[in-house]
Amino acid sequence: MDKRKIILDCDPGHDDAVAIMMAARHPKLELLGITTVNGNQTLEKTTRNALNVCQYLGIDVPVCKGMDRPMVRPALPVEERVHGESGLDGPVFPPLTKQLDPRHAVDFIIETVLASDTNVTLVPTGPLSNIGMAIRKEPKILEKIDEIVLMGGAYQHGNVTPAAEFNIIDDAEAAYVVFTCGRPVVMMGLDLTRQALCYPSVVERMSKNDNPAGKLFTDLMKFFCMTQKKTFGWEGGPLHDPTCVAYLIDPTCIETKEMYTEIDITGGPSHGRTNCDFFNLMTDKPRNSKVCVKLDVEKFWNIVEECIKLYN
Ligand SMILES: [Ca+2]
Repeated sequence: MDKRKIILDCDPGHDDAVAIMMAARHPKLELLGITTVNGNQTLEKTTRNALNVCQYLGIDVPVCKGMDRPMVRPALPVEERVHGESGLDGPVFPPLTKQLDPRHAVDFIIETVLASDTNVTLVPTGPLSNIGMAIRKEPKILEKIDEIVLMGGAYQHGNVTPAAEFNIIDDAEAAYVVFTCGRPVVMMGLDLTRQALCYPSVVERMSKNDNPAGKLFTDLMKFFCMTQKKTFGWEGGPLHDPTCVAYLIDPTCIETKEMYTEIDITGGPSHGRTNCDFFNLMTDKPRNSKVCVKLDVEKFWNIVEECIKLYN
């Protein structure tokens, strides 16, 4: 079976780090590269975190630094309450020697997609600035993009405003470009990712895997669970970004619903909202997205553990 070629575009981030771990070794996936974006933390920090995760796990793919701000508006403040001062507090990494790839993320995405012999799936787990820019800079990439499987948005309630989720509102214009690009979008919104709750019992289970991935997962999630409890009063933190990779490995772990989704870029109180036509009221509009609605929680954690075991 051909491996599915993917580019992971991220802002690590605890959940991004787990997504990197899962994407790098699974036999169904071929990770062509990792691109970084400003989001959970500044671009400098998210890039350093991506390099640290790759070095720690021995992941040998290009890491390219991308957009340090959204396409149009100023960036939102970074989220130190949840991810800590470094953006990836918890694990202690050895001195960093892995080198950054000199290409800009936007150019790396364009070059890699155009050069690939088969189509590529883009997997953004941060604000969509790099993907939006790549699509605008070189629209020819569109015909070679299979799908864009992203974490962001919500068909119900947001987490930055009542209407909007962080990855989308941080660069709503870029999200608008992505959702109107004509390629299928699979959206892991908060409605779905809030079902992927990493309770202490999950951390306990994964910690039994005595390898670098098990150790990294445990160090990351102990910190993440602690800040989720302190910030929101939740026992288990939602492991947002890994749902994208789990879906690529086994789509049957997530129930989706095809619908029209429009990004609000009006600058009003609902700016950055993913307006998902859940009941198919706007029948003249294209069903441009598969919105994820239900997670098979048991299957999901089995996939995460399967990925951890690949580092034995
Ligand atoms: Ca992220």
